Amino acid sequence: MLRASPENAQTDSRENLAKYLTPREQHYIRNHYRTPEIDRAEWTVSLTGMVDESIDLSMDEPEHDFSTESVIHTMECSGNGRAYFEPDADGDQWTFGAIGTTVWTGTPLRDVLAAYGAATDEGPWLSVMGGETIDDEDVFCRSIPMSKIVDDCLLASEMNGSPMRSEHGYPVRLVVPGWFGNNSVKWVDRIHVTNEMVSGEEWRSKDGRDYTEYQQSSYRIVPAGEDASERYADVGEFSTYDQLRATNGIENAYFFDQLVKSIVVTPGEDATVSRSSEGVVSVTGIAWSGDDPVARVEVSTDGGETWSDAEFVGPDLGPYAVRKFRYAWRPDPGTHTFCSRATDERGRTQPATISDPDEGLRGIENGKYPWNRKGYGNNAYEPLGVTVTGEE
Ligand SMILES: Nc1nc2c(c(=O)[nH]1)N[C@H]1C(S)=C(S)[C@@H](COP(=O)(O)O)O[C@H]1N2
Ligand SMILES: [Mo]
Repeated sequence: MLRASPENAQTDSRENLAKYLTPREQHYIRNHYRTPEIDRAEWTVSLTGMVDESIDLSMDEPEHDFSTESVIHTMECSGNGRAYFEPDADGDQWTFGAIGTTVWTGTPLRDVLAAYGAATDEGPWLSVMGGETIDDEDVFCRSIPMSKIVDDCLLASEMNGSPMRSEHGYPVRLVVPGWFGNNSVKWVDRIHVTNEMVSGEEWRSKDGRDYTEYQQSSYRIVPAGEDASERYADVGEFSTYDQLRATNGIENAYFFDQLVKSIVVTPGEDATVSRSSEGVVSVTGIAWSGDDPVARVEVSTDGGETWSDAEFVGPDLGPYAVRKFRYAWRPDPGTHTFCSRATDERGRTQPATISDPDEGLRGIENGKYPWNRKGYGNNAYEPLGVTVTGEE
């Protein structure tokens, strides 16, 4: 693992990303505060807000009283690819490794909410709070639309069939399949049913702490030249991509579901390769997306001028898991620039470049991803150089 800071690490090789499941020890780690030491026997999750009964769930209750579900989710940090912004954006300079694929196992939130009479119809948001903060630090709290919560969100306790490690949220974390990692709150200590996202004064200084920072300020698109994002109590659009179109009244997109993206695994960056006896160099990689599955991957070996379809290989592990792809390339010897581009079922594809800050973009336009102050969400395709050896 490559450590960005004591509490943060990304996977150190492209090969690790191409595993169907990322070994627990190679799953990236993103913590705003120090990993808490939690005694599972003492830990509870409180359920509050628009519910018939406010309760504190011990960790044994979900395990014994409800059924268990598993989901394979390729989770990406919204700061993944931040290192490719020019000029630099604020934050850890992640390249490609802040992504991991895991079988997450836990209790479906829909069952817990139903059991205690939560207003899942009238209370359209669930605010989920992390319990690791100390003193007067901002609380890591995310408001998730109830429609997504009842669809497929879990209170998870296991990774790849083993107990979750402390860094990843032991004893219990939220898992929001297909959504950027910032939504999957770790060390959950409270879930609160509301009709609004955390936003106003009530949440800005609750018990002397700000519960809104990670919903309303961090994980938003803020163009150069702007200081703060517009706060909303409610939004009707949950697709990150559609918010990024900037035509729907949301000034600063929120990072909800993941943007379609792909990464070439072989040949690696600036590799020197030889062709097979058949004259082939195999280009392989992975693709993933958000609420809408990947439908197509193309490869360009002339720096993005022309594109050819890659084929999917190996098992389809569900709508939220990586798809592996392969393209049999027949190159001439010499130096080439190649890249991959994924498209989801709704035809949304990867932009070619990141915009200049002075363009002031707040959405994906004309093949450009908007430069933004915190460097979130970069899904522009990444050109790699390769030298092919051999005789003409
Ligand atoms: N309580 C809490 N939950 C959190 C965070 C955090 O700092 N505190 N970081 C979030 C972010 S930004 C990401 S990308 C994922 C990372 O999960 P991982 O460390 O298991 O990979 O956790 C999310 N959940
Ligand atoms: Mo993140």
